[in-house]
Amino acid sequence: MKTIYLGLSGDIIHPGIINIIKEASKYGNVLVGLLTDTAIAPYKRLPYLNFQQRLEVVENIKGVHKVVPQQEWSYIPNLKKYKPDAIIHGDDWTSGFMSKERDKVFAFMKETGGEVIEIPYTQGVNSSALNEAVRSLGTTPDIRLKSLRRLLEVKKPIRIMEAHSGISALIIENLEIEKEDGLRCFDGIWSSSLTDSASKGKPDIEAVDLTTRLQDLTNILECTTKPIIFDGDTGGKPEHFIFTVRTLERNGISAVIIEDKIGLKKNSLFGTDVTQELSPADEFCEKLSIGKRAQVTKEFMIIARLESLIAGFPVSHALERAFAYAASGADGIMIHSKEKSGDDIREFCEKFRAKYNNIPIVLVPTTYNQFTVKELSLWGASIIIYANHLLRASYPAMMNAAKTILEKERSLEADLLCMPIKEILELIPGGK
Ligand code: SPV
Ligand code: MG
Repeated sequence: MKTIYLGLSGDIIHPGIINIIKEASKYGNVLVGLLTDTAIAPYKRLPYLNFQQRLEVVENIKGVHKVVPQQEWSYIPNLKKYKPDAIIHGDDWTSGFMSKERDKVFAFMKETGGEVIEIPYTQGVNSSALNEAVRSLGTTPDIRLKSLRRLLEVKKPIRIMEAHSGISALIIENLEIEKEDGLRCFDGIWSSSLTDSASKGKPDIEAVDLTTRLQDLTNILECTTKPIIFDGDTGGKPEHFIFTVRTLERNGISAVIIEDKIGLKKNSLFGTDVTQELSPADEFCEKLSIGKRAQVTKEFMIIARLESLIAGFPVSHALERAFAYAASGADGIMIHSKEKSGDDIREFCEKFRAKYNNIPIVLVPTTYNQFTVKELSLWGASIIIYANHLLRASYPAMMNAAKTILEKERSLEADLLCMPIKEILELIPGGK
């Protein structure tokens, strides 16, 4: 019997997949290379099911002879390892970013005397439509909460974008762009205190209680499945922080970031005239430990945010605190700065990484925005937060439309600046 190799992610099983398995089994034993989360994460959104769950599903599909892990996005390493007689693939890889991989596979199989079987891609079942269907079924708080840690294990860095409403969160949930080497998407959502308060026309001072923040978050939770990192300001008093942690967990939030400031909180990016007192380091350590002890799940993350550089202290000050926070149980360190050069952040990352290789570093490159994801990753960043861009982008767009209507005394010209009504209705799940 010949061996026919088929690479699959096995997350959503649809008739197209059953068809290709059936076709493959006409040629020989079907050897499925099941893509691991690590193989998938840099190129596509993380599967809904984890590897073990997907393995269980695929192993039990009629016609599948054996399943082996495919650790890389490229088929070549497994083709070298398992030396199948043929590989089978849908003909959808002739265009788009997979076409380069197709060329490599053809060359490799030719060289080794194997065969490439291409079958017509099953029309009418496209996985993005299926993805949408799964998304509309939603997620559970438990799955969502755990998904940030899952992502951290397989993808570096993780891209997080701010959302302040259901509609902005839908952009983060759905947007995918195709680049030469694969798809790009945002991995999760930043619930920002700045954009949440600004969208309500209020200043970014610490919320008295969580209730109003959670009301907006509920809208985001209802229409998305991706992990959420919550901007917890200072975390309030330790006694209150306990309840914040548990409330966030109950809602399926993956992480909270709290900052080491005291007094009436002001946004960190305000001008230099605004000074903010830092919390004594030992008190903040205590708050972190209390929070860690309070959490119910083992996956929830409490990330410590350092304001040393914002407050004008040197990198050494931030590092000393970062080490203390890590020792107190912080699951990650966010270092913030409004310095344009990025030199302070780079130095911090290098020195922190020299001691802790595994604790995630979170960066918010609002001012040092000239650095790409790749560059920040090379510094040691694990999570990159674009903290306010959707809100900042929406205001000038709204202003422009409003001005045009006043100027032209009608809305005809402004319509060119707006999305069609039909599109906005279709955008909202259940709106069609
Ligand atoms: C926020 O988005 O609310 C933040 C990040 O706390 S920053 O505004 O950069 O301080
Ligand atoms: Mg904030």
